[in-house]
Amino acid sequence: MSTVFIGNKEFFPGVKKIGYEGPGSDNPLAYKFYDADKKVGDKTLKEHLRFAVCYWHTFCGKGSDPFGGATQVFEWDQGSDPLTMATYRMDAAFELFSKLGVPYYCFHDRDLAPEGANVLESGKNLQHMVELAKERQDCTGTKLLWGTANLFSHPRYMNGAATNPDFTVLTHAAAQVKCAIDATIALGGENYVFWGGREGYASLLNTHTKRELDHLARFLQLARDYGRQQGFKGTFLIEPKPMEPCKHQYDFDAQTVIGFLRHYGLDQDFKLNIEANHATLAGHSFAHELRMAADAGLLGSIDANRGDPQNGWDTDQFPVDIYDAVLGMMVVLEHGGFTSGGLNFDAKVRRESVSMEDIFIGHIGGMDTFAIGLEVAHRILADGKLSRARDDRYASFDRGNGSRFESGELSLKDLHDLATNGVEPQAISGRQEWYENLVNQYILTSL
Ligand code: XLS
Ligand code: CA
Ligand code: CA
Repeated sequence: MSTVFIGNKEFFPGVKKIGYEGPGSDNPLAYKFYDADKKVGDKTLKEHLRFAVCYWHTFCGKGSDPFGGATQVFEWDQGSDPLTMATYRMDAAFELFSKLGVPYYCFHDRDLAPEGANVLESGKNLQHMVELAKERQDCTGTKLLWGTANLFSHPRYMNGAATNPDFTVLTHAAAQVKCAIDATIALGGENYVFWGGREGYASLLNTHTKRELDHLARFLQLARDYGRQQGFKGTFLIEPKPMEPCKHQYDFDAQTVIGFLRHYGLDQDFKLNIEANHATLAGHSFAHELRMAADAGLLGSIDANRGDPQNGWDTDQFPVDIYDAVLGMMVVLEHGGFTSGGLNFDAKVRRESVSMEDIFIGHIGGMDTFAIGLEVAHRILADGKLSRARDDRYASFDRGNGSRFESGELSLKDLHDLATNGVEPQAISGRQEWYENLVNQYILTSL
C-alpha cells in the first residue's frame, strides 16, 4: 500500500502516512498502541482487528445537527455537478484510508453516488462510482468490509422501507438493495449490511406490526436469494438498534434479532453487526450485545462507535473507553475472532472539530483503544485465571447429576426428588469484585 493520494489533488496535505511511534510519542498524528504488524497470539493486530472507516460520517456528514447547519467545510465538496463531487469525495476517502493504513472501508449506496432522477439513473450513477472505487481499491489495497443501501434518508421512506404500508415504496427499496448488492459484489465486499433505519413504527393505532414483520422477513429472504444467485459468498448482517429515528424499531437488540432470524429461517445466511452505541441505547452494554450474538453463533461484525453516558441518543463518538474495548475484545477472541467481519468506525468527530486533522486523530484514538483492548483481552484469556474461576462456578454441572441434567437425562420429578433428599445449598460467593479487580490489574500492567 504505497499510494497515499490518487487524483490530481491531495486533500489532506498536512497529514503524512500515519505510523506507529509507541506510547511515548507526543505526535497526535501517530499510533501509540496500534502497531499493525505486531503479533498477538497467532495473528497480527491488523489481522485481528480488521479496521474499517465509514464513508458516511467521515466524508458526507458536515457537522450539522437539528439546531444548526454544517460547520465543517470539506474541500472535496467543491464541484459543479454531483458526479464530479462524488469523485472528489472518493479521492479524499481513499487518501484517508491509505494514510491511516486501514485495511477496509464501508459505504451506503448514496454515500458513494448521488441519487438520480429515477431508479435507472440512480443505478447508473452507482455503477459509475463502483468502477472508480474498483480502481482506487486496486491502487491502494483498501478492501470493502461491507456495503449497504440507505433506505432512510429519502422522504419516500418516512414510513419505512421493507415495512412501509405502501407496496410502491417497498419496490423502490428493493431496487436500491439489488443495486447495492451488485455494487458490494463488484467490489469484493465481505459482508452486506441491513440496518433497519425506519423499519419500526411510531403508533400502534395505524400499524399492523405482524404484517410489517412478515414483509421485512420476505424482503430479506429475497435479498438473500438474489445475492446468493449472483455469487455473493459473504455474510448478510443485521444491525440492531432500539430507537432513533423510529420510536420503536423492529431490530431492537441482539436477542430480538436472533429470535427474528431463527423464526423466519434466516439464521444460516445472516449474522449480527453489533454497534456499541446501539447497545447502550437498548439499555445494554457493548459486551452484553456481543456476548448474546456470540452465544447464538451469530456474531458477525462490529460498529465500534460509542454513545455518551449522560444522554440517550446516537452520538456516534470514536471509542476511547479502554475498559469497554477489553470486555468487547474478550468476547470476540473467545468466539474465535472475526471471520468476514471487522471493526468499523461508524463514528463522527464532534461538530466543533472543524480541522481536517481531527478526522485522523479520531480514528487514531479509536484504533489505539482497540489495540490495547485486544492485547489486554488476549492476556486475560491466555493466562486463563479468569476463565478458570468462571468455569469453576459451574463445576457442579460437570459431574454426577449436574452433568446428567445438562445432557437431558433428568426429569423435573427427578430434580424434585434430588432436592427433597438433598441438603440446603450453601451460599457461594459470586466474587464480582475479585473479577473486576483482576481485569483492572491486567489493564494497568499492560500499559
Ligand atoms: C445508524 C446506523 C447506520 C448503519 C448503516 O444509526 O448506525 O449508520 O450502521 O446503515
Ligand atoms: Ca449509530
Ligand atoms: Ca452503525
